[in-house]
Amino acid sequence: MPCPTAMRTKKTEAVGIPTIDLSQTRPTTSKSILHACHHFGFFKLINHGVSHHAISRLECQAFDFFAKTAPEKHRAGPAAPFGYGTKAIGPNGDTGDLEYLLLRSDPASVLQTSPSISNDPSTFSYVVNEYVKSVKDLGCEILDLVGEGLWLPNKSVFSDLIRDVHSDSVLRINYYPAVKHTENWELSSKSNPSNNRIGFGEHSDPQILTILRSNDVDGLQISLQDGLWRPVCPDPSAFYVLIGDALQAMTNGRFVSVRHRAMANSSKKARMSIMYFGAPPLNAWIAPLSEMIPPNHQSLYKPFTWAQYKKAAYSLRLADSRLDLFKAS
Ligand code: GA4
Repeated sequence: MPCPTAMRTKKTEAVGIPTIDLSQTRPTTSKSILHACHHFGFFKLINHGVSHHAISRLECQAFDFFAKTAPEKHRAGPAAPFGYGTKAIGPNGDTGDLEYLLLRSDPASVLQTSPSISNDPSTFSYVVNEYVKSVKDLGCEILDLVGEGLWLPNKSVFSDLIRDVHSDSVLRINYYPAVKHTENWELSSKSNPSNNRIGFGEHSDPQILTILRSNDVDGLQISLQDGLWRPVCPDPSAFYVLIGDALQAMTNGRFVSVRHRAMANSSKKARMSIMYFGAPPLNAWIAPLSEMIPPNHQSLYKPFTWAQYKKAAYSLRLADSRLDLFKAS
């Protein structure tokens, strides 16, 4: 059956979001990843090797949590910034049509938070840790392919930041509730072209890279250099990789952090997306790598620590361009 997103938006889907097949040879994969990071800041990843069971176990745990009553869910909140949140995103007035869980990704923090989320905390923390380990390894493999493709003397310069025990990486689970049926549902929701409510507003991710997976409900859109929004067809068997601001800075702008958003759910089925945000440790310095600055060119960004960048991010609105604050004069 054709993807509903593609049926509604044939023209924009034709532009083609790059697909990287991790079962290809290393040099081929590395070359296609570099092309995708440079032109899109975004790609779809297939044959990624992450166990289907690890993914569905986490999805089940998350669906169980979001099916709880509101007071039960609020035991895991408020998201300030970690924990359960509903509607409010960040501290500066952004809102969206969703519920979410935002978790620190290190095993000790997961274990500490689990009792407020699940009636079976040890299973919950096992399942989260198993998923985080898989997507972290995957993210590091991608970053090593990037390092190889760029011929960097230290090919693990990016992945080292995420592998660091003090890495500030986080896991986010977004839940976009199903739309309740009314007699006029088809008319008022699905087939109404003016139905463009926002689920999670436009932004770029501040970290190094994001590994996103969703169920088969559409909603994700990306914006490329032309500023047009392109729907991304959901594919539960694939991951989507998004370049974050920190990697844009380290590559001196050669890679772009992709602007993206999620539309509010218009489906009879709930949408769930799970994002792993691979981040540096708080005290790590982020600056354009010397190898990324061509002769007679200048560094586009001033060096900053990840802690400084996060502080700036949390002082701004979701849609703001945080990297502009760190542009070299
Ligand atoms: C966007 C990417 C991640 O979801 C996130 C978000 C964070 C939050 O929800 O707490 C932020 C947002 C995100 C960027 C600007 C600030 C911080 C909300 C917000 C308004 C967890 C992240 O790291 O940055």
